Amino acid sequence: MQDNKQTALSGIKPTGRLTLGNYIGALKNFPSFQEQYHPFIFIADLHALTLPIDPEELRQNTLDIAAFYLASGLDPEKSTIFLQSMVHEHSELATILQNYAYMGEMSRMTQFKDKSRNLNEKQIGLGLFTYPVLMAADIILYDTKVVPVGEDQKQHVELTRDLAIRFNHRYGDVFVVPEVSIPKTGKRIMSLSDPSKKMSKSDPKGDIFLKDDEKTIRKKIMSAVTDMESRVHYDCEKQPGISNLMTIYASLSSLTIEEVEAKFATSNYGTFKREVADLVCSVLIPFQERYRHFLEGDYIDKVLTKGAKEAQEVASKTLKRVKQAIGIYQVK
Ligand code: ATP
Ligand code: LTN
Repeated sequence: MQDNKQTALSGIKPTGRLTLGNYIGALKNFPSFQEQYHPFIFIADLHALTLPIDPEELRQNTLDIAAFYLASGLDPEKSTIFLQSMVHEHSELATILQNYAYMGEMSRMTQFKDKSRNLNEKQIGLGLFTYPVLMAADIILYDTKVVPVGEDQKQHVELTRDLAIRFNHRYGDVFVVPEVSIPKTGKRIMSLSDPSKKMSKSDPKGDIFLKDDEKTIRKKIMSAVTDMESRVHYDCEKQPGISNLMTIYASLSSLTIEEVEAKFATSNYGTFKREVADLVCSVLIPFQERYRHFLEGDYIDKVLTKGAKEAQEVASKTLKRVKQAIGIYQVK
């Protein structure tokens, strides 16, 4: 794996069925990093434990994400595709790093606030609170330069930067300070039934799932909530539903929002929605065929075994460097 390229790293939690939001905000962008960077793309299974999850579902979701990574065009010869729990250095570095993160900054994490809002104290596991430290460890372990994610993860990457800078300040240049990479269009796809909310796999109302069949996808898009204006015009405040569909169209066609607006200037909502549905299906149906193909046999196990070995080579070196810096004795 000696390609001397800088690292791009990202991961997805196997918490549920992947959505079109995951695809547009994250998955579809990963392969584009393969030329300039060496991508480390992993399944964040330890992160999936932060809220209750059925064991069988977790196992199935894990395989699904591996197959989706491959279907998106990630090539195991150019990228390191791995399962977080197979590389114990993630948990070990997180244990060390948590001593450098402050209660105050952790309490400000919006994902923690969102996910704990409707839970009482007996339902909020400690892991949900400390989760961003594990995420920082995920990133820092690989000397990561760039982290491609959707907008909701920006705050966690900023915390990672703060932790890396704080650590370097105290111990010298131990860590690379990562940068976030958020897609220009599609950084936050909204629910089709409530465009004021993020399309999210753990709150699946108004989601398009990557495994939905063609009929379901079309039905969901044709019945997406819009407004009374009946003009295909981008305005997130006044026309959030139609703006969301325009974002979906722009991301999947590689057109700009302005170009989408011009293309559908004389279309009514019905015609526009049909075009959005056609485009989403033309992307997802072949994607699903590739996904099914990768699930056959034991190819995924081979990819994950190879990936864990490659990942561990890098991660173990970083962990040694950290131990050396902070004074953990290491036998020769
Ligand atoms: P959960 O609901 O369990 O928190 P999620 O659907 O938000 O899950 P994650 O596993 O947290 O998905 O995210 C995987 C990647 O997909 C991240 O980079 C995240 O920023 C991105 N992402 C998730 N939802 C969206 C969305 N609606 N629009 C754009 N990007 C998204
Ligand atoms: N926190 C992310 C998943 C995730 C991740 C990471 C993303 C875990 N570790 C490291 C990028 C880099 C999420 O909830 N989407």
